[in-house]
Amino acid sequence: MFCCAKKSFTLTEAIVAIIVLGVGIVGFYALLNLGNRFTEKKIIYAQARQLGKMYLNEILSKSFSDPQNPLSFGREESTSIRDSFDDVDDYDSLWEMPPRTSSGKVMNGIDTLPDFSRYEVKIFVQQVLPENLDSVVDISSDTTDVKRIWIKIFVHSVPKEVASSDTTTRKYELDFFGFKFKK
Ligand SMILES: [Ca+2]
Ligand SMILES: [Ca+2]
Repeated sequence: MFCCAKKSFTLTEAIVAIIVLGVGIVGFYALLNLGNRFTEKKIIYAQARQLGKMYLNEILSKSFSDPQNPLSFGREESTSIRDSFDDVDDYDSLWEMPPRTSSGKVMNGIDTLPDFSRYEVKIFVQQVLPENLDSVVDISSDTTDVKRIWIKIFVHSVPKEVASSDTTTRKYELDFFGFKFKK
């Protein structure tokens, strides 16, 4: 008669099993975390594109130069409410955090407005050469027939209710460009 010896795990086998299980759990959570970050990035990029497009369409709908003072560059209007802007370079050096509607309402998810409270927008308008749209021409030296609109969008890791020069919570940075040609 043969009798089967009862097989039991040795201490070494048990330790190996625990290590394998541990590595598996860590790997699973790392993958989960990667998936979440990927989804977050996708949402942020979609929202940033929406925001960039909104500003760009608004700026491109304005005149190439100020109707009252065509040789002027920069904002002639005394207010930062964008509804009063009437040419593209009125937007030069505009900085909004969080972003606002053209009538000045903060877009923070209240009153059916989209929630962009983690976003920051900086806009630069530059003169560029028609034959080379990357070549910036200083406004003090010459005038050209093309203006480049450069919209920088920063996404913060925490919402910002008031404008601040603090850059430590900036998490993502995206750039959008558009061009306005003199007719
Ligand atoms: Ca103006
Ligand atoms: Ca202007």
